[in-house]
Amino acid sequence: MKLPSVCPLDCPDTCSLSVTVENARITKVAGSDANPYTASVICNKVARYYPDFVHGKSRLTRPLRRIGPRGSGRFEPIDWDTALDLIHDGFSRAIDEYGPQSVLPFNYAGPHGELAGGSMDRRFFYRMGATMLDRGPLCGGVRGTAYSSLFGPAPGMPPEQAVNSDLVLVWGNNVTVSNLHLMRVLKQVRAAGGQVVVIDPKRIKLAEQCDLFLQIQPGTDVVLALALAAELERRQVLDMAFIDQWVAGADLYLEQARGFGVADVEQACGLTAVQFHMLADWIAAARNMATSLGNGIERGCSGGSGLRAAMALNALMGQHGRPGAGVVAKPGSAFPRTTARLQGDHLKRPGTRVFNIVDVAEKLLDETLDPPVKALMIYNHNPVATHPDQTALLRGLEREDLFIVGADVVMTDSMAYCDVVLPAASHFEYADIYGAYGQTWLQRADPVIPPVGDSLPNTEIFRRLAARFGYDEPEFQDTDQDLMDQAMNGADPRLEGIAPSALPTDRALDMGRRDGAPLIMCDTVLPATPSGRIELFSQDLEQRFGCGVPVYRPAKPDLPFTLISPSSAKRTNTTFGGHADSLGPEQVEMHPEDAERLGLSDGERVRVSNARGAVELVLSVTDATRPGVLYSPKGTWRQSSATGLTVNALIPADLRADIERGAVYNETFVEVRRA
Ligand SMILES: Nc1nc2c(c(=O)[nH]1)N[C@H]1C(S)=C(S)[C@@H](COP(=O)(O)OP(=O)(O)OC[C@H]3O[C@@H](n4cnc5c(=O)[nH]c(N)nc54)[C@H](O)[C@@H]3O)O[C@H]1N2
Ligand SMILES: Nc1nc2c(c(=O)[nH]1)N[C@H]1C(S)=C(S)[C@@H](COP(=O)(O)OP(=O)(O)OC[C@H]3O[C@@H](n4cnc5c(=O)[nH]c(N)nc54)[C@H](O)[C@@H]3O)O[C@H]1N2
Ligand code: SF4
Ligand SMILES: [Mo]
Repeated sequence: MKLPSVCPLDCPDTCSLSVTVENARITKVAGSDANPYTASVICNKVARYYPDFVHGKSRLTRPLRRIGPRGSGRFEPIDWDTALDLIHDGFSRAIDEYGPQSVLPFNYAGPHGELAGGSMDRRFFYRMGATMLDRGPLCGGVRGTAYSSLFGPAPGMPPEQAVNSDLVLVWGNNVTVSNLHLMRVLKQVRAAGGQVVVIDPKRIKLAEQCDLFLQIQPGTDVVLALALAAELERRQVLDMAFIDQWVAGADLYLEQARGFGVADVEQACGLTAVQFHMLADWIAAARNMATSLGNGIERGCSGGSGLRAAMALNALMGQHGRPGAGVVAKPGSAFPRTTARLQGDHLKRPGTRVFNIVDVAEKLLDETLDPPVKALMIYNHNPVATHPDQTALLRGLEREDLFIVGADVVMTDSMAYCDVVLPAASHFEYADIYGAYGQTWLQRADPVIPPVGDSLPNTEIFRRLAARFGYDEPEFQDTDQDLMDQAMNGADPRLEGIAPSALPTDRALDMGRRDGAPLIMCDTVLPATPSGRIELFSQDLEQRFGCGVPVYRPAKPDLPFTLISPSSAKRTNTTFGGHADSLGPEQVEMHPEDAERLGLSDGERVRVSNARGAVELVLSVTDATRPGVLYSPKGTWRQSSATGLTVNALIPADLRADIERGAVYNETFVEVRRA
C-alpha cells in the first residue's frame, strides 16, 4: 500500500513523500508529485535510512528509567504512568525549592511539522513559568535577523522564481546537499544562457557545474560584498533611481564600503583581482540577478554582516521589483501561520528569563546562577552532538543534582544522559501540517502507520504531562485536529475555504502568491521595515550590536587550520547518524599542500585538536578545500570518534556571530597530527 506523507526533517525543501507500508511497517520511502516544487525527487538519505530509523534497533518503544551512570546508556523499561509520576516528582522538587524558572525546556527543531515542532509543549512550559529559550542562535537566527534588518518580516523570492534570472549568486549554500531542488532551477537558468556563481570555501558539487567559482576564505564574505559595492559605485553603475525610491541608509552604507577594495579581497578573502573584477562585471551586466544565501555565512564572527552586505548588492543595483531579481530568502514567511495562537503565547508569564540556546552549557555550570537550572527536558534536539563546546555541555549534563527528562524517536547521545526517556512517535505515526523554510507549498499529512510500541506524538506527551501537573485549562484539552486549525489562518483565501485540519494530503497548496500575483519585492511585496524601504543602515542592529552597517570583525587564529563543519549528505544534522554509513570515523578534508607539509597521506587516521578537545577523523587529501582550511561534516555521533568527542568539541562557545550572538561553527582553529 502506498500512502502520502511529508518529510519533516530540518531541511528547507520539505518534500512530499510516497510511503510503501506492508503489515504496519514502512518498507520504502520515495518522492511524490503532491508538492510540485519537490516533484517526486527526494534525497538518498531519506530513501535509504528512514525505514530503519522508524523500525530499527535504535528506535525507542517504551518509556525508560536510567539505572546506570549518566551517558552509560543503561536503562530499564517502565510504563507511562510511572514515567509521568517520575517527571512530576523531579520537576516539582525543582519548582518547590527554586521556583518554576529552575525548569528549562531544551528543544530545537527536530521535526518540522507545526504540531510536533512547537504547540502543546510550548503551552505546557509557558503555563509552568519555566525559563524560556531563544533558539535562533543555534541556527538561522543570524540569517533571519540579517534579512529582516533590510526587509522586515516580508517574504523574499520563492526559489522557483529564479528561473527568470540571468545571474544567480549561490553564496554559502551547498545546494546539492542541503537545498536539493534548487538544482533544477539553476540548471534551467544555465540552459537559458544565464550564469551561476558559487562563493564557498569548499569546491562543492555545484562549483563544478557553475560559471564562476570563488573559493573564499571562511568568515570574509563581508569584505568581498563591501568591496563589490564600492567597486560598482566607482564604476557609476549603481541604480540611483531605485536607491532614491526604495533604499534607506545607502549613504552610510557606501561610506563604510569605500573602506574596502580589491587589495582587501586578495588579502582577506584569498581571491584574485581577476576573479573580483569578473564578478563585478557580471553583476554590472545582469538584467535579473538573484542571490541565494545558505547558512554557511552566518556561522562566522562577521556572519550577520556578511549576509547583510551580500543582500545589499541587489538593493544598490536595483535588482528587485521584477521576477527573478531579488534575494531568494524567507519564503517561510509567506505561510499564514498563527503561531502565537498555536503555542499559547498568552500563557507566557511576563518577566520570565530567556536563555540564548548556545549559552545553556554555561548556565548549567554557573554556580552563581539564581535560580539555578535544576530540571531539564530535552526533546526535538540532540544537543550533545550539535552544540559548540561539547565537553562543557557534557559536564553540565553530568551534574548529579540536575534532573533530566528526554523525548526522542531514537536513542541518541543526548538521551543517554537523561533520567527518564520518553519514546516519541515518528511523523509517520501522527497527523501534522507543514509549512517550510525553503519553499512556499503548504502540506498536510495523516499517519501512515500506528505508533510503534508505546510511543506517543509530542502533542500527546505534553497533553498527558499537563494533565499530570493538574493544568486543566481549555488550552490543554485541544485535540491534534484543533491544533492544526490553530496553526494556520483558515480564512486565508489561498486555503480555498478548506479548514487547515482538512487540507488534502495528496496535493500541496501554493502560498507563493498574494492576491493571485507572484511574490516580488518592491512590487507585489513591500519592505516591512520602519521606513518602508530596504534599510542598509539598521538602527536596531546599531543599538543592540554596534553594527548599524556591516562590519568586519574576524576571529584571531591561534592555531594553523580553520575548520568548517557544514551539512553532510549522509545525515540531517545528527538524524541518521546511527546508521551504517555514519558509524565509522567521519572524514576531514585537507589540501594536498598542507598534507605534504605535515607528512600525512590520504586515508590515514588523524587527530584534530585544540585546547577544548580532540577528535579522531580519517584524512581525505583533496584540493576541494583551500590550503589552511579543513572541512569535516557536522552531525556525527560520539561513537564515530575514538576520543568519544565529535568536531563539536572543538567549536568554541565563547566566539559568537556579530548579531544575535549566534553560534560560530566555521571559525574553529585547530591543529592536526597523525592519530
Ligand atoms: N559542527 C556543527 N554543528 C552544528 C551545525 C554546524 O554547521 N556545524 N549546525 C547547526 C544547525 S544548522 C542546527 S539546525 C543544529 C541542529 O541540532 P539538532 O536539532 O540537535 O539536530 P537534529 O539532528 O535535527 O536533532 C533533532 C532530534 O529530534 C528528534 N526528533 C525528530 N522528530 C521528533 C519528534 O517528533 N519528537 C521528538 N521528541 N523528537 C524528534 C530526532 O530524532 C533528533 O534526535 O545543529 C547545529 N550544529
Ligand atoms: N543533507 C543535509 N541537508 C541539510 C542539513 C544536513 O545536516 N544535511 N541540515 C539542514 C539545516 S539544519 C540547515 S540550517 C541547512 C544548512 O545548509 P546550508 O545553508 O547549505 O548551510 P551549511 O551546510 O552550513 O553551509 C553551506 C555552505 O557554506 C559554506 N561555508 C562555510 N563557511 C562559509 C563562509 O564563511 N562563507 C561562505 N561563503 N560559505 C561558507 C560551506 O562550505 C557549505 O558549502 O541545511 C539543511 N539541510
Ligand atoms: S531531507 Fe530534505 S531533500 Fe531529503 S526528503 Fe527530506 S525534505 Fe526532501
Ligand atoms: Mo539548521
